[in-house]
Amino acid sequence: MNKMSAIGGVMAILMVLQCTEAVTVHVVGDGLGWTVPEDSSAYQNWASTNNFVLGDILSFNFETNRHDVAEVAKGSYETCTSNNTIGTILLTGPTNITLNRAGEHFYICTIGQHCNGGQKLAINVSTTPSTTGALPPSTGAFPPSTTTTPPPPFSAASGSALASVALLLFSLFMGIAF
Ligand SMILES: *[C@@H]1O[C@H](CO)[C@@H](O)[C@H](O)[C@H]1NC(C)=O
Ligand SMILES: *[C@@H]1O[C@H](CO)[C@@H](O)[C@H](O)[C@H]1NC(C)=O
Ligand SMILES: *[C@@H]1O[C@H](CO)[C@@H](O)[C@H](O)[C@H]1NC(C)=O
Ligand SMILES: [Cu+2]
Repeated sequence: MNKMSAIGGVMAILMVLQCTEAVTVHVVGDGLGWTVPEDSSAYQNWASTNNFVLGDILSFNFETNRHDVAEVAKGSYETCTSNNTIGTILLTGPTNITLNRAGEHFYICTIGQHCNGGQKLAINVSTTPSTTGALPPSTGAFPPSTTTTPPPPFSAASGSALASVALLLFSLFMGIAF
């Protein structure tokens, strides 16, 4: 292996590591933060522009005592019911949540009428990134060091050679016969 292909190999390994170890931090609502939005579908719209993958982090930006974060079941998300949260209510802001379960997750703020005002978030967490997630087949990145040449197929050349031999044998036979 020469120097260039060694460098290429190292770069390919680094790229693969970068792909598999990338953790995305999703700042909920981006600049809006975690609040009662003017547009009640703000967090729905925000979620639709994000691709949530297992291991990613949700970062809720809010001031302690003004808002909180509770994970709830779908039904509670829809009706803004906060008496049956999943796990503990996160009271201290800002806070990070690591997405360690695939599938649907629902979060609401349990303070006042905030949830009814649109401070609610529904996301879908996938196990693998939908784009550029799959590792490419090994062809290309690591060409095999020895190239095996397949035996040539029955070629026209060998075919005509065979024909010449047959013709020679035929003429010899004819020569003997006559
Ligand atoms: C939550 O409250 C609703 C009514 O406000 C009640 O019907 C329901 O049983 C309660 N759920 C729990 C788990 O306490
Ligand atoms: C949330 O995670 C990001 C990225 O790892 C980090 O920069 C930030 O400090 C974290 N915030 C909290 C409150 O842990
Ligand atoms: C999650 O994905 C499933 C299957 O594609 C879909 O039925 C469901 O509505 C999605 N849920 C959310 C909260 O986007
Ligand atoms: Cu709130």
